Amino acid sequence: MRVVFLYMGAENLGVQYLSSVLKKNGHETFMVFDPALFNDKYWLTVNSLSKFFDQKKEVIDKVVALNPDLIAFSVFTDCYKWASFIAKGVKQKLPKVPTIFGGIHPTSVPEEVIMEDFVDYVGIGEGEESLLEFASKLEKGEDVRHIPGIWAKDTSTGLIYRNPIRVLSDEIDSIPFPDKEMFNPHLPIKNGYMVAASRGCPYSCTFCSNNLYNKIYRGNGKWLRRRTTENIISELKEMKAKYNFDKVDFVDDIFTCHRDWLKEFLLVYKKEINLPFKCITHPHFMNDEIAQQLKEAGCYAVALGVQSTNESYKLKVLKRYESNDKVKEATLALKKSGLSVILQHIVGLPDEVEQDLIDAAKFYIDLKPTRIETYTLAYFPATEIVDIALEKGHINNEILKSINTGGENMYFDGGSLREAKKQKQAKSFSHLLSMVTVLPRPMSRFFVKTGMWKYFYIIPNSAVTLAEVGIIIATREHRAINYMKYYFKASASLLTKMLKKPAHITTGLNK
Ligand code: B12
Ligand code: SF4
Repeated sequence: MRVVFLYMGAENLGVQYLSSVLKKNGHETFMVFDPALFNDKYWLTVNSLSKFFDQKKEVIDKVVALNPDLIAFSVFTDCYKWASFIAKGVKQKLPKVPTIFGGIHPTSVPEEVIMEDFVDYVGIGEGEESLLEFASKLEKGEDVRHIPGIWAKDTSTGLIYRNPIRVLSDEIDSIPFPDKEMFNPHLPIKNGYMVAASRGCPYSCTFCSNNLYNKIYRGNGKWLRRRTTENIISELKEMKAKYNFDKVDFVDDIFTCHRDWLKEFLLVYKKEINLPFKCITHPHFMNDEIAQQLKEAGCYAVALGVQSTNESYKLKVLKRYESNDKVKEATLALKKSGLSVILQHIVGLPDEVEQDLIDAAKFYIDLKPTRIETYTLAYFPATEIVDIALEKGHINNEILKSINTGGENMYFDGGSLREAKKQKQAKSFSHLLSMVTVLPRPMSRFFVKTGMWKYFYIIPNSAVTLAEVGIIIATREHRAINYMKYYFKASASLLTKMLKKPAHITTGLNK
């Protein structure tokens, strides 16, 4: 069966796993990738430019030209509008070819997604086994209405088959290595290798999708699973030989959460792979010893979630259990070992007051990490914080609808904040946090003490972006550096194509 996957803006591990499982079982897979320049939902949004570089119509044509038997969309909430536009266009041209939407967004709100005319099937939860069973049955003309992990719409009767989620398999080592070829022509793998050593997270922070996953998988297997050292090393060796990348990016939610495994893994990694790497973790799983082990194995940067420094709020509303002292201890351990520390903070939380921001700024000024990423809260569907916000009256049913259909702004574009005053405050705060990592402490303290920071929203984003680019280069943020290079190349090549083929320019602009 010819399965065409669609994705936009960035690499996607889920799709890579699905493709490799399908290929291993005799199916053919293809990727139609939309670079979605300047509206990639990951890196950059510049509306005027995104219209100029729009490729959605070309994407639809490419899908049609591939003559697919199944069209598979992997959908983040922020990409849902894009996926819907493409699916609608494809359905008009290929009405008989089934479409399936899977990934975090359809998993969060399957009821919403299955109701769309352009969606025939919805994948919920992890998809390797479900999609394989589905594609294989579809190919043989068998009944596909009762597959665990797949919701099916019978278009002739209008009936929807809401099948249960598939019980999680513990055997994640048996999943074939991700099919990096799906993305290599678009985002070259040699620039950095993205790998997950585990799946799941032990926590359920109310704003995060793990909150939902932990809920839907309760009683359906263990959500947090770890691959063995041998399995990960063998993937890295095989892929290093193939792509010759020079950096590794561990995208596990909490890379350091299994201490014994970590110790063993890092020793083998150093011996067998020996490449600089970056990872994400949680303050609870960081101390002097872990930081030192990471450093010795070649780690150069660690991202840590902080999200709020109001301890009681954090506990009650966000369900985050680490104290500020713990965050401090973790950050200092990393700094002491000479690692770059990227702290992540959320602004625009329900019931947040100005004093919360001032306290957070003071905390970060003392701590002075390498970089602080400030996200404006964007509600993700079916997470607990949505219920909290609804209950407190911060959002209403209209906003809920927007959340559930991918209508909210990205976290770097104002997120779910609607009030102009709050938006300005969030912007000022975000600019302040970008500065505290580079300015001398007395200067940052002066900005906070005098309240000058409240007017930082007038600083153009471009100036802050430029300063951040400097920090990114200084801290060897390879993913960001590669994205800059990629943008340069991709926009130049698209421009050349458009100039050669004026018809394409017309299609793009006449959207
Ligand atoms: C690694 C990662 C990234 C990486 C790689 C993306 C990727 N998916 O590989 C990068 C850095 C590029 C990234 C970017 C973004 N990310 Co991210 N990312 C993650 C992270 C930490 C792990 C994802 C992962 O690799 N999981 C392992 C794979 C195997 O699982 P999976 O991708 O979910 O795929 C499985 C199933 O979903 C399903 N499936 C997926 N697609 C399909 C399709 C079909 C047809 C079927 C049947 C099944 C199916 O089967 C797959 C295999 O089991 C998750 C958190 C998490 N724990 O999920 C956040 C997460 C997915 N990211 C999130 C967000 C918001 C983003 C960004 C929008 C924001 C940003 N600017 O960073 C961008 C989007 C960029 C873009 N244009 O795609 C949110 C999404 C929330 C939501 N409701 O949309 C998450 C859930 C984190 C969170 N805050 O809660 N991300
Ligand atoms: S610790 Fe991080 S990944 Fe885990 S639930 Fe909380 S925010 Fe999500």
